[in-house]
Amino acid sequence: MNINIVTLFPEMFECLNASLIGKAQENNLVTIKVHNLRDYSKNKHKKCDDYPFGGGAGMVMSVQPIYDCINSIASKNAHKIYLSPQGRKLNQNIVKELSNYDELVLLCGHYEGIDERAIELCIDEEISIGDYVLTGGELPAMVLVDAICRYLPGVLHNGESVVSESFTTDTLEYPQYTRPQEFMGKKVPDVLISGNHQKVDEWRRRQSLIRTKTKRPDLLKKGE
Ligand code: 4F9
Repeated sequence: MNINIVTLFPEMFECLNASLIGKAQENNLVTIKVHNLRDYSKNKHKKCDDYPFGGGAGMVMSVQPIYDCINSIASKNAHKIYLSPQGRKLNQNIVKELSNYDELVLLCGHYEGIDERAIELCIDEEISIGDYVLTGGELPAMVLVDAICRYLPGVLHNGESVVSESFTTDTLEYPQYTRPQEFMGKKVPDVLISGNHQKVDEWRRRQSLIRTKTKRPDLLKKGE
């Protein structure tokens, strides 16, 4: 998959070079390119924002750099997303759906938003990662990249497969333990050291359900 990120703050995306996503890039399972909007401004000072028509506080990102940047980087069949609180609220099904595209463009806004014509001319859909306001779309874009990359073939291995997820997306994870067997008087549940895999499986499923019922009953009601 090719992911093109369009932003005024490319340095924020350094974290995608770490951990699993960094590995995925090294192994060419995903190509992530970060594009600096400023490079596309035709203004002599490389300005990318301006005062809002009609007045009001703050600045608005100009349409020209966005239009020129996306047109020069995106191939015809790229799916172009603007990260915005007005978008479709992200969930695991949407992540899965988006992971099927060959190419994504993620546009990150800042300030009081972007010129509406940039959305009309350059964007296929808006995605929100939740009902809160951030200083910009960069963190939402990183959230989206991280969640999507887990679905690309070869990114996850040894055990943490996406296959078992039909269960774990509707319910919360069961409790996990590692050594030592006892810490500050608190013991690991006996069943986990019994060696009985069927019993371990049953216990984990039960714990998942109990946790979901008490902590996130809305997940069991479903409806998405
Ligand atoms: C984008 C918030 C996506 C939530 C972008 C300010 C945003 C956001 N989901 N907030 N700029």
